[in-house]
Amino acid sequence: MKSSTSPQIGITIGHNAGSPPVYELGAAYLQAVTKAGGTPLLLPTSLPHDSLLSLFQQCSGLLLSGGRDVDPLRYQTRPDPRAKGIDHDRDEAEILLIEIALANGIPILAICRGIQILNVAMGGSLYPDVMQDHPGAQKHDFYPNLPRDAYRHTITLASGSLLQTIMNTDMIQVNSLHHQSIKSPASGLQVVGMAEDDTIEAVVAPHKDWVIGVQWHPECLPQDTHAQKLFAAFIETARKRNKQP
Ligand SMILES: [Mn+2]
Repeated sequence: MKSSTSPQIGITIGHNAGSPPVYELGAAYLQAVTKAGGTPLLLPTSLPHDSLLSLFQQCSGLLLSGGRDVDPLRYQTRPDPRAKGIDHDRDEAEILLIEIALANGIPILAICRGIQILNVAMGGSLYPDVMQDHPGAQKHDFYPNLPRDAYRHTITLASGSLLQTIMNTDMIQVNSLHHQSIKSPASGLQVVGMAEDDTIEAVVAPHKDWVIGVQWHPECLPQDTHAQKLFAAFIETARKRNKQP
């Protein structure tokens, strides 16, 4: 039995095959979930799937964390040398977790790479490099030498959308630490946040109870009221649903 007061939130972790191989996850994800009242449960994506799913069965929410690039062959027919750090195990594991979460009404918060793999898992496509491939796009890859909590652009939120309702505002300031972005949204997703250059920065799944993807990093903005509202709503939804896969 899980505690009804602190829902367990599964957070996916990527694998870095360097020497020695390590798992990588920014501590900010754990801090954001904990601060909002959740208990993080880490989901190492290179585990055998039966082990991974036995961990996920204990979770009431799925947080798809940031990381390196989704394999372009998952959404287009040509490889792309600009995609870095492709991790097939992670792509496959996260797509599996997304399918289970969607089928079981488990709330999903998808951050940065997370919004990208969510879109790909549901049938959409990405720009392998938004600044080069999306006409008129501005700079979005403010890394690695700049602070992760610096506001870099604004986002306009779709009126009446789940995200706009949670944040209770039509425009927010965000950080920007990505070089890929959504090209074609999946048919099951609705775009609810756009940057000034029309880069897609937020989606929801309108036919699901609580699925939100954001292209920025709210976990790196601990002082930001809107980021706090997003994590609070996610944890509260996980607490209420408390469903298992
Ligand atoms: Mn951006």
